[in-house]
Amino acid sequence: MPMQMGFRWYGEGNDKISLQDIRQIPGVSTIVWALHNKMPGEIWEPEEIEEVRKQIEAYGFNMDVVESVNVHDDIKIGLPTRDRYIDNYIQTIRNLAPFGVKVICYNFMPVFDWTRTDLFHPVGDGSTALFYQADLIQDDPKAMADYILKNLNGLTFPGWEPERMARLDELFAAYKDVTREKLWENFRYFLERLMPVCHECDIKMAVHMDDPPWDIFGLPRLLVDEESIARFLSMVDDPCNCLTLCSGSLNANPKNNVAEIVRKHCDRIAFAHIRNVRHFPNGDFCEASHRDCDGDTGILEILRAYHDNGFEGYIRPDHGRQLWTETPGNVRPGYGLYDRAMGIMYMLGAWDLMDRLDGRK
Ligand SMILES: [Mn+2]
Repeated sequence: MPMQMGFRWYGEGNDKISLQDIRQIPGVSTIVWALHNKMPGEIWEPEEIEEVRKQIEAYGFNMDVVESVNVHDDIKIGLPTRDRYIDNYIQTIRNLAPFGVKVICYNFMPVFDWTRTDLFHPVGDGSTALFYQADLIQDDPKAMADYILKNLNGLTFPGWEPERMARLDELFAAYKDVTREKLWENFRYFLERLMPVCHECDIKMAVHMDDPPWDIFGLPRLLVDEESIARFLSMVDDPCNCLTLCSGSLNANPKNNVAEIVRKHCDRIAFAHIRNVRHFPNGDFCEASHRDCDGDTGILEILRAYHDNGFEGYIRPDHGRQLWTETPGNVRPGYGLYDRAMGIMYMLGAWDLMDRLDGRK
């Protein structure tokens, strides 16, 4: 199987970008989808999946990649109730398999998903991008959660469910005794129960990197660098235990050489998120266009690493900037149409040329 290009889509009635729009971007075969109305821990029912299948397949796309099936906090915390939620997760895997789903992206971050302090940061050319101001992430997680929820303008965002964010005090209290080692242990427990089912269903679990790749608000974060990735892969050494290697998440820490990580672990990368980041000396970072020289992440080296290794998984452009008519209220931050479409053309341009130079095409 050659590499397949994907595009994240938030679903009918939940995304201003239509499948009709996406079909006009050259080279996209895979819709990266989810049931966004589901709370973590709920079973995804076959009838609900079937409805999305009809929509996606009507435009000639496949639905091979789900992002995300979110993991219930009780599993991460290691509460006795976790087994019930793991059973539900397993049932969701079984329900997804007959629809041809091959990869489930998820994350194992406590409380918060990706974190930024400005969702519409002026880049200087009239466009805006997601921005992280290091000194703003210190002691008030509530202020940050309020800011993000307000700026989503009612649009759903996995990991930022208003219902969960309303219980932040409770969640922080529940994670109080979850040390880094305890979190690793709970992670292993979860994956070991899933692996036999993944084999049976021919589905890979692909964990997303922690974003940003360091502890925030005193909560431990596990997947932050090459060393922790190696630990994760050997902890459950199974071909179904894979990575969603997110270049932008990892490279928020300038010490992480993403291309090197790709070369080392390519056989366990099921899904690649490709995104460019520009760093500032004080620890702030800003997301950038996919063009290599617009950021510091090394997009061309990363693409070359995937290509050299004969990568057969899925790639999608990750967050893009908000361009032209994309303003707060009419675009889901990071998930506009234009910059992601241009990112795809940039990546496919590089990829096609590498194929040509290798005599593959
Ligand atoms: Mn990502």
